Amino acid sequence: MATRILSGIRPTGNIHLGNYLGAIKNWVSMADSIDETLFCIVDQHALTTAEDASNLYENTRLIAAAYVACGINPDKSYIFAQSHVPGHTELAWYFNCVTPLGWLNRMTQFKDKAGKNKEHANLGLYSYPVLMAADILLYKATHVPVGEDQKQHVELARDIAGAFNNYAKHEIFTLPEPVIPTQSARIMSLRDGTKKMSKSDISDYSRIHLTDDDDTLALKIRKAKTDMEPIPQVKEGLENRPEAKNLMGIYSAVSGKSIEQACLQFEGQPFSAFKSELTDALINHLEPIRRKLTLLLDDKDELDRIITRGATRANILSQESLSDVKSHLNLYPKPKGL
Ligand code: AQP
Repeated sequence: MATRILSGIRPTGNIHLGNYLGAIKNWVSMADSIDETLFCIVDQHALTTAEDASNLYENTRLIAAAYVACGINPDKSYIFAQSHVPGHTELAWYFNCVTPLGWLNRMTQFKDKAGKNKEHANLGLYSYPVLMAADILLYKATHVPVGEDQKQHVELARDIAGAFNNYAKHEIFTLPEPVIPTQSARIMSLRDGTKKMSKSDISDYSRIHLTDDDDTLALKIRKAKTDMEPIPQVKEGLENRPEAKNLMGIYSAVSGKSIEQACLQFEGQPFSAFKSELTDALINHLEPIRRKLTLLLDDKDELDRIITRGATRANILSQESLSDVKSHLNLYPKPKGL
């Protein structure tokens, strides 16, 4: 069976190290072994949590450019904006009609994101896992690489695929597999090792942006929270030390060394010594990405070409799926010319 990947990032702010190490790096490493790869900038999902839409256009450009700068080949993979393919919201409606509320009530991300104020949370935030199922199934994706925090939503997409197939009495959708990176799956905030690094955290010092220059990056690592203990000799010594564990995980991911090797290298040293090595490793790893990102952001024609190429392919696949879906729902076929 041909393999196809679909994944995406919300343009809700400045793209950060967590998005890169937890998602895009994994996409790049999978891309060559998969027949077709589609990477979406999920702008309609961004609207579920955006206080206003004023930065959406710039953030969308930033995410598209970051995909390429991080190593996605835009002439092999398809990069596109969700809102350029109307099939996502259309399929989501059909899925709404087969998804029990009980399934959505179990989604932990809604509880996290809505917080105590559930009555005022918008309907889009509550139902976004259904739109995410549509994003995936519209392209009949076989593999969905995501950070582990999104695993529950890919499992829901599998359940929705099954429910829809039952309703339509036809195996229209195959079940997509979540693919979670084994190392550094979750990058935590630099200010609080128990919270994930996030675009929407109010503190810029909680995250490393892919656009940060060397001085800003060094400052953020200097200010990163740690504890009073020295670096342990073995990995197990990092348990119950969330900030230390997070920084070690980041070092391991960008230096290519295992956490065990890193512990041996820095054993007994204070965090100040480790942080300076970590800064160098981060700069080495991120500087070429930042350079490429900046060049692409200045080249509107090239960015538009990439996004148009992606949307063209995505719309073809979307039309194929939707005509299959609609024919099995016995919707009245559109008269010719409409
Ligand atoms: N801290 C993280 N560690 C590992 N992976 C992460 N991802 C996000 N943050 C981390 C992964 O990046 C992909 C795209 O994320 P998204 O922007 O669509 O959604 P998100 O998880 O809500 O990302 P943010 O940065 O936390 O955004 P806001 O603050 O707007 O909610 C996903 O695969 C995700 O797992």
